[in-house]
Amino acid sequence: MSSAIRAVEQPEWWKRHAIYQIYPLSFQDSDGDGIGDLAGLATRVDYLAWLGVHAVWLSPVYRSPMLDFGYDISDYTDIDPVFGSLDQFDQLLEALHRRDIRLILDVVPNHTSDRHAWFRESRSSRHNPKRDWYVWSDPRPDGGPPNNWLSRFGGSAWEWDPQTGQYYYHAFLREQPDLNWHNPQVRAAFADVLRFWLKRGVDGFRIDASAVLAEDPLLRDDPPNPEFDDKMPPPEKFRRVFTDARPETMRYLEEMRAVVDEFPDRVVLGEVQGGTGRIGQFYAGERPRFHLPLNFLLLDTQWDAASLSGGIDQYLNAVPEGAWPVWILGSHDKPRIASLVGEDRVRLAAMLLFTLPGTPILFAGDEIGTPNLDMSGREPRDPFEKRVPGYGLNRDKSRSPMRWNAEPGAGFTQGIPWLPVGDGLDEHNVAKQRDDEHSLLSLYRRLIALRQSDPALLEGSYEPMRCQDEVLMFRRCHKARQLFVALNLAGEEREVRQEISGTILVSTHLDRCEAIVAGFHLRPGEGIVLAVAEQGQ
Ligand code: TEU
Repeated sequence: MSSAIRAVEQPEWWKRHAIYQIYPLSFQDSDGDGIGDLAGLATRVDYLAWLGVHAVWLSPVYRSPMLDFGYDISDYTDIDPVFGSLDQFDQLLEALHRRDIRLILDVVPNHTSDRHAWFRESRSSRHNPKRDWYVWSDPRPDGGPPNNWLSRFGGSAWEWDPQTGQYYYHAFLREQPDLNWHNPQVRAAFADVLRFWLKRGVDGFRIDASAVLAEDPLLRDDPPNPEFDDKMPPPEKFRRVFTDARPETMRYLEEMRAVVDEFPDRVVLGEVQGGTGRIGQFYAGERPRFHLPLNFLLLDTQWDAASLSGGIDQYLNAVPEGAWPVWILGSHDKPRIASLVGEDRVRLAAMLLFTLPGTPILFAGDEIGTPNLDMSGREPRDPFEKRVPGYGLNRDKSRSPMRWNAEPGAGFTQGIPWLPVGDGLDEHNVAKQRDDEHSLLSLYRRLIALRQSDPALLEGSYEPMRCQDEVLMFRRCHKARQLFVALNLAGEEREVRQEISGTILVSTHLDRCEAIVAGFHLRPGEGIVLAVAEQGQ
C-alpha cells in the first residue's frame, strides 16, 4: 500500500468515505460461467474510482459450498475457485489500493459450513478435541431437541447427529453449524483468521450476524413472542432472548475488535440485530466493539416525512456521544431501495443518504436504480425463501447481476447469469447513465463527491427542522458553513416557505443551481442542498 493512503487523516477514512457493498456473485463475471469473480471485479476498479468510491465492502469470497451463497464457509483462509484464487485476491487488493480504495471483508464468525474441517472433526466423535468447538447437546429424555430454539431459516435450530447421538445447534441452515464461542480455542482460531487477512492488507471487516455469537450455556427455552400471529414467518414465534445479544457475545466482539486494533487504521462494521433500541451497546462496552454497527433504519422505516424525521432522531439519539453514525440504503438481504420507495422518490433516497450525518453505505446497483428482481414463477435460489416460503422473504430480489450495459447478459456475463438480469435493463444500466448528466448515476457521483469535500456534510452538526407538508428539512452546520436540505416526499409540488437565502449546490434532478432568496418550489420527488448565504452577503 502506498504511504499516501496511510497518512493520518482527520477524520478517519471510514468517516470520510461512502462504503460500496459488492455482492461478488453478481458484480462482474470474467469467465462466462454466469457467476461474478475476482478477475471480473478487478476490471471494474476504474468504474469505482470514477464513481468516487474509496471503500468497498465485499460479501464473502471464501471457500464455500454456496448453500447460503458464501455465508457458509468451508475454509476461512482461502478463496473459492468460483471466485478465483488467493493470488487474484492479492492482485485485486493491490489494484484497489493503487486507486486509493480500501477493502472491507465480510467475515462470518457465528457459523461455518458443515463441510469445514473443524466441523468434520467435531462431528467425528464425542471425544474429538474439536467436539466442543460447536454447540452439541444431548436430546431431551423423549429424544427431542434440547429446547425450543428456532432456526432463523425455519424449523428447529437443532439437528440430530445419529453417528454420535447428540444434537448440534445452527442459527441458520442445518448446513451452517454454530461455532461455540464460549470455547477460548475457537476465539483464538478466529482471531488468527482475522490476522491472516489483516496481514494481507485488508482494511477492515464487516462482522456477519454478530449479535448471535453466543448461546445461553443453560440452554433455556426462549419465551413466546407476544406479537406473533399466523401471518408472521414461523421463525419469529419466540423472542430470541437466549441466543441474541448475550452479554458474553459483547465480550467476544470486544476481543475481535482488539485483534483488529493490533493493526493501524482498520475498521470494524457489524451486522447487528434489534433496531435502534440496541444500537448503542454495539459501539462499546468496557472496551470498544464496532466502529460502525450497521443501521438499517432507512430500509425498515416508512417513507413519509414524519416517520423519517422521527426515525432519524431516534437513531441519532441512540448513538452514544462521540460515536459515529452510519446509514445503509441497500443490502443483499433487503429489497432494493428503488422498489421500496418507488422510482419517483429514488433520488430523494440518494440525497438523504449522503446528507445525513455519518457514513453512507450503498449497495452495488442502487446507483443506477436497479429494481427488485421479479422471481415469480421461478425457482428461488435463496435458501431462506426455500425454507420459509410464502412470506415475501426471497432475497434473490436484490441479488440480480450488475447491469453494465443493455446487451443480453448486461455486460455482466457472456454466459447465462446465475440469477436473471431482471426488468428495465434499457434504462437502468451504467453505460447509458454514465453519459447522461442528469441520470441517477450522475446524481450519486455528484453526491459522493460533495459529501467527501464539504465539511458541513462530513462533520457538521445535524439540526432537524419541522417537516412541512411532507417536506423533510434539516440543516448541517460546520463553523460558518451552513447547508439546508429540503426533500419533497409528497407526490405533488410543494412551496418551501423559509427565510433562507443561498445557492443550490445540488438538486436531485441535477438541473438547478440558482440562487434562492426566501422561499422556493420543489417538484414532486425533488430535493435540494442549499449553501446558505452568510449574513451580510
Ligand atoms: O444475515 C444475518 C441475519 O440475521 C439474517 O437473519 C438476516 O436478517 C436475513 O438475511 C433476513 O434478511 C447474515 C447475512 O447477511 C445473510 O446473507 C446470511 O444468510 C446470514 O447471515 C447467515 O449467514
